[in-house]
Amino acid sequence: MQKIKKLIKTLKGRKRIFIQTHNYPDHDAVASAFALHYLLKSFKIDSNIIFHGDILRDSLQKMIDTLRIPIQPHYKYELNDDDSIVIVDANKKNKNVAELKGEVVAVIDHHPGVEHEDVGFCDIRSDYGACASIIFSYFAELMLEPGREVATALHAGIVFDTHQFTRNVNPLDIETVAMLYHVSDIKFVNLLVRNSIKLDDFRQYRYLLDRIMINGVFAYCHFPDGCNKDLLAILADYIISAEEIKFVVLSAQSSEGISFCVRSEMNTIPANTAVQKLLSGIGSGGGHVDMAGGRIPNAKDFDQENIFRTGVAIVTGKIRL
Ligand SMILES: [Mn+2]
Repeated sequence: MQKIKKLIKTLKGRKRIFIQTHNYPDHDAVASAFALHYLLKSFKIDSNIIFHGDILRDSLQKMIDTLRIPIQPHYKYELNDDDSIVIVDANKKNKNVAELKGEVVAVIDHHPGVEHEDVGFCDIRSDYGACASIIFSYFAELMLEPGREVATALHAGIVFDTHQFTRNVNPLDIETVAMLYHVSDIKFVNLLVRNSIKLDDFRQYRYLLDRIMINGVFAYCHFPDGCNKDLLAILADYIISAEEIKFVVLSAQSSEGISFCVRSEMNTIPANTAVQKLLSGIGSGGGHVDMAGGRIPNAKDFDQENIFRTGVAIVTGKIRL
């Protein structure tokens, strides 16, 4: 059976359906939720898009406003046990997905993960560069062309999540964008990509360039006064763009302890396993081989010097993964 048919079967007749993104959603998560919402509507299935946390980047807020994406913080609705939840761009029980009232009935994700048996519909394709490409495949199954707004969102989601086709790209991501290209507002997508930071972010760039600690191919910097998670990722990408640097760890104080952002260009040191090793016993982490994130919940367990030393030991192979 076509995936989309199975999903529709899972959702048909349910009382209230919520499409939940991962916490602090990014372009891909919002685009995926928006396109799915639109697709379900064509089957006369109503849904609401919800998230936990904040919309951190202005470029994402601009995408939401311009394309009129109906996304709301989950507390705007009073969720109850009868509600059904579809998680996009993340999986059930992930640390970055708030556990809300209601039943998780479907999961659509492109991160490595397990299919939970109690979830009626799971579509996990970890070889895809963006969740948006999975959602588009449902349109393709139905030979349905998304409208301009949806196409533009999906296009942006894929471009952002693959870091402009340089990371985790699957030929299917490229084919998806090729198809969307006829419909989407290309100028707007390019505008979002080019205007991803604000002048105010320069303070964090300056701090980073002044304080970054480098040992061989390894670079580390901690932001004791905090740095929002999305900017932290942009800064990690910035540092890894230096030719000599092959492995980057950035950390920042946050309301949830210490947040970590990791980038790897080393085949032998996957970012997702390295972050788990780096934080073992004091925190947790996960992600892809070339990009990962993590958290130490209790800031008291954090020792900047120790993170740097351990990072160097991992990258030089003194600590085996
Ligand atoms: Mn994604």
